[in-house]
Amino acid sequence: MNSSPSATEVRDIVQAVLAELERAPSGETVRAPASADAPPAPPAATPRASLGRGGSAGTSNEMDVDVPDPTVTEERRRIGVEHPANASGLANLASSTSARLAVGRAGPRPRTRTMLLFGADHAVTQDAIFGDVPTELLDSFGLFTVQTQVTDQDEYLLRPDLGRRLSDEARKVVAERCVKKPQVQVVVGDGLSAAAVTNNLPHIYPVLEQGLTSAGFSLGTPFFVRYCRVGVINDVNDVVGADVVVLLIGERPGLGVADAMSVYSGWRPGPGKTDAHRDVICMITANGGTNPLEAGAFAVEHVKNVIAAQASGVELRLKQSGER
Ligand code: B12
Repeated sequence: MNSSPSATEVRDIVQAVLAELERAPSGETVRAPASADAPPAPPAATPRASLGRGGSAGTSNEMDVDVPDPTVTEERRRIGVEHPANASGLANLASSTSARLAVGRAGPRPRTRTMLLFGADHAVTQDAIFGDVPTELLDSFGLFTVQTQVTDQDEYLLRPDLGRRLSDEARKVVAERCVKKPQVQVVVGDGLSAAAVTNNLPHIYPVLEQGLTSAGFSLGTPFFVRYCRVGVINDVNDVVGADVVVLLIGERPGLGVADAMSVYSGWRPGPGKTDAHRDVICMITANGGTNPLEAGAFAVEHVKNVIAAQASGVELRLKQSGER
């Protein structure tokens, strides 16, 4: 049986909605009705958007749609489910994760604020991926730049294999400028988030450098790799011959955090070595992850373990557990 409304009914519904909108006082934000035991709604954020309907502003058809900024914390965390059966349970659940839980819906569709927040967060990830690490930052740590076999950002995303290989020019420059056979070679790579490097390098790098030096290790000449993938540490070490290579690199951004860095490392990387030979310290960010200062100190301790065991990755775990 077809239960769709007729054309006349649809027209009536539309007119009723429009009449309701005309009556709503300008500037009022429509909110979900609160249930008896719902947590108190935070105060409305300052409306940011004022959208004209029906063409040019100032006509009699004009309507203000005031949407609070969905990126402010109160809006981001606001429970959108109407009349929840267990409001406090739902609030606890939602506060335990940054995942988009309990956002509610408008009929079968996401709410406007859900879509706006998604769009805003997605834009931040795009900026992180397609941005560049500022040259001044790299200069401030004396890092020169080399490039992988990737030639532009689109190719970087499409060809991870090329991001794992230094270009011929890069191999030449690294061979010319870097100390050979150090105990520890530190490399910085943009990876999938320039924001991660920009925000965290100033904090993690000095701790790492000073910690490794105080531990008495000889350090290689550090440098920056553009369009970098983790596997490039094999190629790097093919040229420098370090005992341990430590790579600080931007992680794939998420819709909650876009500036997280990882420290990947390995004992004597080289051709044929895989992620099974590597270790990672992940989610390094001041925005809800491991603080970069702490991560730097942790990375130093990790390098000490790797050098003591002369192993990394799975082999290190096996040695530590006495299985090898
Ligand atoms: C993408 C990703 C993957 C992809 C990698 C494929 C690819 N080409 O990108 C897939 C789905 C295959 C994957 C698998 C695994 N992953 Co993963 N992965 C990630 C993720 C979401 C992003 C990594 C990233 O941005 N890297 C930077 C970019 C630039 O690197 P890349 O060169 O493009 O890709 C390399 C790395 O991503 C690396 N990699 C990915 N995961 C892991 C895990 C370990 C232990 C190592 C050493 C390397 C590694 O593999 C890629 C190829 O070399 C992170 C989450 C995070 N917060 O970082 C988890 C994360 C790094 N992965 C993790 C784990 C545990 C794994 C697995 C061991 C899961 C399993 N049990 O099978 C496997 C092992 C992978 C391996 N390569 O051997 C954990 C590591 C935790 C830890 N501190 O040890 C993380 C942090 C997720 C988490 N929070 O639990 N992973």
